[in-house]
Amino acid sequence: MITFFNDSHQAHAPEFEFFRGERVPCFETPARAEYVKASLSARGHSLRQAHIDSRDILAKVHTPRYLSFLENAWRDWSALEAGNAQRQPFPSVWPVRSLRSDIEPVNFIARLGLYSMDNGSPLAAGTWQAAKAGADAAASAAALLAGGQGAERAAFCCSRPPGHHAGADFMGGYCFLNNAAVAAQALRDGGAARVAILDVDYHHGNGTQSIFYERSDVLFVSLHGDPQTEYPFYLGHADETGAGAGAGFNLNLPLPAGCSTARWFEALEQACLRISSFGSDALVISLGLDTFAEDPISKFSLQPDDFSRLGQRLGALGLPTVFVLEGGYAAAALGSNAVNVIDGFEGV
Ligand code: OKP
Ligand code: ZN
Repeated sequence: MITFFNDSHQAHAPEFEFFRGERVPCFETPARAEYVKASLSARGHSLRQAHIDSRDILAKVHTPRYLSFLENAWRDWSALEAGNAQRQPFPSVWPVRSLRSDIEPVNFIARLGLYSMDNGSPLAAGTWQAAKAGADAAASAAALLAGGQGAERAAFCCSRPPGHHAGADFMGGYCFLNNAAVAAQALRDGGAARVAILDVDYHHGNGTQSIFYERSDVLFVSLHGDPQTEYPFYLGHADETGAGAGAGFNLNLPLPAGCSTARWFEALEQACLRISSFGSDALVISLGLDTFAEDPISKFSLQPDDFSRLGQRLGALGLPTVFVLEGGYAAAALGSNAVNVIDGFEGV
């Protein structure tokens, strides 16, 4: 499979995040993508650089003021005070219900809170460059599939940071730009009338859901840990089925933390049937591999072979498919688990 990789992911390397009030090393590390790159090469998949600038597509899935905040965030933060260039900014105040989010404050931390859903998504000097390269990869992968005769059947974006928690105007859950949404929008613009997004990350893709919630041209389907107990907590319930023109085009399949792999595959089957009945012309997979039994922050039990089986089932859908890497924090196993999906998809 053609895969996209860009070294600039390394420029997004915050040192720590907060966990139970303590500073802990980040789970979402540069090593993750390097492990995936190594496994892709070792198992014969060719790596390319993105050839498309995603800026126009980004403007269709994110708001102008959020994009402009994110692009300038590190410059603004480091200009504020000597020492900030060596310091990670974190939000400490958020415009929850009854507070105004229509006015963008001048204060940097207040703006950071306006554009964040949590305090778990540290910014670093190269966050924009890394996230933008991931969005460019998503747009490039979609373009390879849209070429008609001689087009590729599938492509994989080995990018980080992930994207599925990022909404139209906010970051969160280690995510900044929504790569899956970029891929889906690029496939639409390339001529696919109906695009399905299947999110198999352990965590619900709240950002992707919200971006397409009122649209009938992009179906969002997700299997994930039940938000009653699992991040992102405030979205991902079964009764969220879409709104307005999008009514009926959102399917959430929350599963209890700790549930069996058999139950997970039953939900996958339900998801695949919905994608087929939708009449999808193309498919985007938000490929989180934190469903792995040994993932340090998640509670499903998939084994390496189960990722091959997942790939086989997705391949059987018979659709042009863009894979985008999302979570997966057992870094040393991430590469082989990801390539198991890809090889399963290709029938290897
Ligand atoms: C991102 B993706 C653990 C805190 C968990 C949020 C998890 C984000 C997961 N110390 N913070 O969906 O894999
Ligand atoms: Zn996840």
